[in-house]
Amino acid sequence: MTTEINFDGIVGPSHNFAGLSHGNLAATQNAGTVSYPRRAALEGLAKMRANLALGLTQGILLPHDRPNRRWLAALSTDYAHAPPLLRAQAMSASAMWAANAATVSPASDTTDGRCHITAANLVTMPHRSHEARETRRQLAIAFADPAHFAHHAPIPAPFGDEGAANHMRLAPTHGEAGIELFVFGRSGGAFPARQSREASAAIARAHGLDPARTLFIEQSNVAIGAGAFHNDVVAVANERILFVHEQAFADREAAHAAIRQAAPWADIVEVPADAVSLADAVASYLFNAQLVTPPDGATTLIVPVEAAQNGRVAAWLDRMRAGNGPIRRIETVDVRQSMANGGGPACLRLRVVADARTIDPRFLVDPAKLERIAEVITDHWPEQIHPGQIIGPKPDLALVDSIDAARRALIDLLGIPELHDA
Ligand code: SUG
Repeated sequence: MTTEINFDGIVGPSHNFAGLSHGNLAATQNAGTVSYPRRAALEGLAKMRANLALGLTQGILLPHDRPNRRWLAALSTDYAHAPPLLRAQAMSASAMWAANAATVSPASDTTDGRCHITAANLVTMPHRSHEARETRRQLAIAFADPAHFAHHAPIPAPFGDEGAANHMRLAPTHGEAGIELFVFGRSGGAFPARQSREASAAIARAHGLDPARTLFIEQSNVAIGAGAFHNDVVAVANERILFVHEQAFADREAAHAAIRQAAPWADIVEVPADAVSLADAVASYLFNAQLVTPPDGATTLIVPVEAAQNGRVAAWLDRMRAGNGPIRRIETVDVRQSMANGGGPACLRLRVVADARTIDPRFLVDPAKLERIAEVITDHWPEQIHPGQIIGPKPDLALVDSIDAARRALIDLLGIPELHDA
């Protein structure tokens, strides 16, 4: 049966706050503070458990090998000798934000009837630019069946591509043909626009999308400037529903008109700026929610606790619920450690519409497997990391050993020995 599966990035043992993402306000504000990798990873598992309890199908992607020695070697250095910034960039656990792993077009949208996957190049941020190789490898293993999946090489630099975080899909139901919306940025004022139109257009061509059902929409500079470094900080779509901030797009009227024309059945749920400002949207991550259809059919918005705690956002959510809108249920999850680096519930997952039987079962989870993963995390993930252990004058090499051992233990538990070799 074709269904939507959320693949969450397991938070890696090197999770830390080095403040590497210019334009990502949470990450910048928390730069230099102590991180809690074990707690972060357990928060992620709790979110997956809650999604399973809703009746959703859940998958995982694994942390990448960190520090990325191959990348440092390509820069003619190694972890012990690299300058502090390179050390931090090599050590980032940013692959946890699986929404940036790839762009996925389900089989019902593509000309050859296969699900097409393009790993994101993430070239705008140095610490993310070295994720693509390992991401491709994991995706190739998880979605190995060529009868159902087609994989494409990342878009070449300099055309920035940050994957599903800037890609939305509207369809009457997940399994039916839909329209795909690529949101690109041109400028964010002081902050970089991370998704280029060229990359989005190339992906649409590679995936064999029907031009009549493919839209390219420019993200508003104001939103990027307010800290919406990805479109998924101001919009999320699920089946017929587009949940979007009034100031998400550069030309709101044209964007809405194009969506209505390509998908007359779409339901646009817009949050006006005078109810929730861009600043509140960015601080609360209201839109970085998972918008999902559990088996009972009641469209559910899974928001971070920060959204429920923001008075104006909570008031808007209450009004929406009372107004009998298409979003029927709201769930709250605590992913505070990821949030502190600018990654909400939606950042942590990559959506794939497919038949679960065509996917490598080692990348799918049930409550019992999550329990075993939690044990490995509890036993092996560092309790805390002080950024000084990474960017200080003398890097903590014992920390590196413990991070290596932690990843090895997880790979062994899941039985994916192919991933041992970096
Ligand atoms: O790319 N944070 C990530 C957050 C990604 C969120 N993803 C989505 N919106 N889909 C980023 O900015 C911070 C890491 C650091 O500073 O160490 C970071 O990379």
